[in-house]
Amino acid sequence: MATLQERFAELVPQMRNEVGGVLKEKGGNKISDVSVKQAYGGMRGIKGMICDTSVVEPDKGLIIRGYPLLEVKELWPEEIFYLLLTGDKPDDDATQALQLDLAARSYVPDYVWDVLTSMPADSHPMCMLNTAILVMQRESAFKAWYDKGMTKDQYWIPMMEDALRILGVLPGIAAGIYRIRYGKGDPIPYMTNLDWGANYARMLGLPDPTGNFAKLMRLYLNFHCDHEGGNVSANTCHTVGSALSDAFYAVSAGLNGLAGPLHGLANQECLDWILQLMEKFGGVPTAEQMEEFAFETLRSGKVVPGYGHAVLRVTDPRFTGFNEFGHKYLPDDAVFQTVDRVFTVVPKVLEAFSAERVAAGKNPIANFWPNVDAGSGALLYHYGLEEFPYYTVLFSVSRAMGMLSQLIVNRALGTAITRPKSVSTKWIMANA
Ligand code: HAX
Repeated sequence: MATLQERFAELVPQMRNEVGGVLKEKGGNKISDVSVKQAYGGMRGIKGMICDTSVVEPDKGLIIRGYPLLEVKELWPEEIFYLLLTGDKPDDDATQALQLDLAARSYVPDYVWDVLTSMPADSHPMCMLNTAILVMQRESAFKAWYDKGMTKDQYWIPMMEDALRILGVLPGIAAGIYRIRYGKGDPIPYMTNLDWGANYARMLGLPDPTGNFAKLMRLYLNFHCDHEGGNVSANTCHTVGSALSDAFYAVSAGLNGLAGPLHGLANQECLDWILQLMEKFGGVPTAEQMEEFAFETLRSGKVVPGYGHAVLRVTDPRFTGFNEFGHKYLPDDAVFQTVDRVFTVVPKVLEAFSAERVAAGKNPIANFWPNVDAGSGALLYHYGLEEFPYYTVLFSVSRAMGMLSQLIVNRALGTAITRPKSVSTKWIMANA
């Protein structure tokens, strides 16, 4: 089977033809109306951009190139990257070629370690990760080709090179940040004969006698890979990339969005919430105790982290997948048991609280079900990864695959610079 680069090169003319045909045939058709509420409300639900790598259906969750996530949960993350870009599941040869490409680009330059080790000791791991990606911008192949002069139809070629460099180096940087930030010792080098996910697990340096932590890392990196185009990180990366800023700038920008507590940072908050709950009641709480704690959180004006979603209206299949992993590999773990029980209580609490909000004239809570962040932390905690502020870094290593594949596709299609029209409140008052 063709390598990723060969297969994508084959697909580029087809993709361009398809989009050209769609624009010719349907260019004038409407796909969305915009209400004033949507314009003030984070553009929720407005169809105004294209993403072909994945879609999120409110009642199904993540679908990668036509495959519902749980149907491709056995794929290793690098195979998912191949799938995101091409729509094909790679065979062993293509996977191995991609693994070698990533290993060949896994070298972390010394200046990155110099920058990371000179950052203040209390720097957030996400700030360290995004800084490291940004300082490597000088290596961008896209920037070098652009400065030398290239035609627009070549843009995707150096973008692919930048994507492979970023994905190759990211596990080493991310694991190194864990070791530096939490005093775990020197960074551990990449091993060429190991897959991408197992490499990351190994470089973190946590004991893994059963190999189950490496299994979890592959699953984790698979599950967080992409979530269509409109979420904060993907949308930010897309916007920055649309100005032809290279992948180092664009991915770092997108990950800065992932660092927000309503987005990727929710996973650090989730486990914190679960542990506070367990501490308050001295172990795995009863359903009544959980209900009391959830109401207390909500009535103090906070959100219950890990629950609700801007698009999803069912249990996130990524939560389901992690929950199955927990039942299989750590059924007796008290933190996992608490997460599992919270799942039976919190949706009912949110439903009741939503009714209270509506009675008080506020918006309802649109989705009572768990999202990806509700359960992943308990699994990481079980294997000794106990530093919650680090969790969004794991998410980032995975999500870089989605952001980078969207960037490559957009450069291949010559997507225009993003420039929606804003209007003022005075304009709305006069015209809406
Ligand atoms: N707890 C309490 N209130 C909640 C809630 C929750 N879990 N989920 C939604 N609400 C509230 C919202 O804050 C909003 O209140 P206001 O109108 O007063 O601002 C109201 O219900 C309506 O919100 P919504 O339409 O249901 O949801 P949004 O699209 O506005 O927000 C969020 C989606 C994910 C941000 C939201 O559900 C939330 O804050 N959840 C908790 C944090 C979380 O788990 N974030 C991770 C999401 C997954 C992700 O992106 N990971 O990266």
